[in-house]
Amino acid sequence: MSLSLADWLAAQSVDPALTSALASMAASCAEIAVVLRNAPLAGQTGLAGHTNVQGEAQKALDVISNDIVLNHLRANPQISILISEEMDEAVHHENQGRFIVATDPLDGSSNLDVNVTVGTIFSILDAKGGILQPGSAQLAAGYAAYGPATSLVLTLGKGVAVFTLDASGTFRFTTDTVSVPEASSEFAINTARERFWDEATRGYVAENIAGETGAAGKRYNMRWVGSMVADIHRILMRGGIFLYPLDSETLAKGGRLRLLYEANPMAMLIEAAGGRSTTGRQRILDLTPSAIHQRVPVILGSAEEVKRVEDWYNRVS
Ligand code: P6P
Repeated sequence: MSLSLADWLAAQSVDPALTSALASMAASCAEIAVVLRNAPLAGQTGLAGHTNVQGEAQKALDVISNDIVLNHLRANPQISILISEEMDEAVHHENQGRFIVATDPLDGSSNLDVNVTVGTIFSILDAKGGILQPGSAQLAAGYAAYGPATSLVLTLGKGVAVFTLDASGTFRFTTDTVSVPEASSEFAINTARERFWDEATRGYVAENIAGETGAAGKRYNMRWVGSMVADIHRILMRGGIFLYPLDSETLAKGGRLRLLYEANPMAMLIEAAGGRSTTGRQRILDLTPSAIHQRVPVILGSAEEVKRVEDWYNRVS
């Protein structure tokens, strides 16, 4: 039988305190997986009746998932601060725990009613650095993808490992040879937003759509799930590029996706697997946050593709 997450972390000689924090996050994801599997029978899909700090209608399962994470992390003396997409302010626990956890407890929840993969994204930081640290300071990052299988994807900085939830509720080691191919011919962007795009995004996507006859010189395919975890998991497994760039509609807010608990953890995972991440103009992991719910442009995936987007930004800026 494959190693459990706990045994795998012990075999990597990971700091026991960090192992404990990761175990609490994994236990949260295992519990959320059960709730999601049963949600349609328990009548738990649909709206929770109020909105989160982003002004987005909260689904019952957003609230339930956030409560599950809160309960597990509050009980762990190693965790002193929790930042969540679903809570306006950071939650400070009484203990002097070593770690901060930033999380999107249920990302992509608009897909819940149509049974499409959603996820929990998390980032772990050293509490000594405070809540507004650059993504390069992350100690660990990962996500759970609630799909045909429930996968836990994790990096401690070097390499990316995947664990699969078994019938007993234990995450079991599946692979640690995750590598984002340098080249790809698959891109992920919401093309319904084309009228808002800047020149760089428009130019890059047009080259892809031109296929063999265009500057890219090859045929592309497009995927857009509308669930970041699902799109990023595909890119980690087989390559590609994910783009949620700054556009004329998101400009005032700084972007669509959140830095602390979406962009940073996904950028750490992609880079740990040999990929590249940028806002278009700078490396995501170099950004120093100004607020816990700060939004940023997110472009990440296969290095060759991300570099083509950066070249477009350099040419047009
Ligand atoms: P759009 C889900 O709401 C999310 O935050 C990400 O998971 C996803 O990639 C993106 O928004 C989808 O955005 O504009 O296509 O609905």
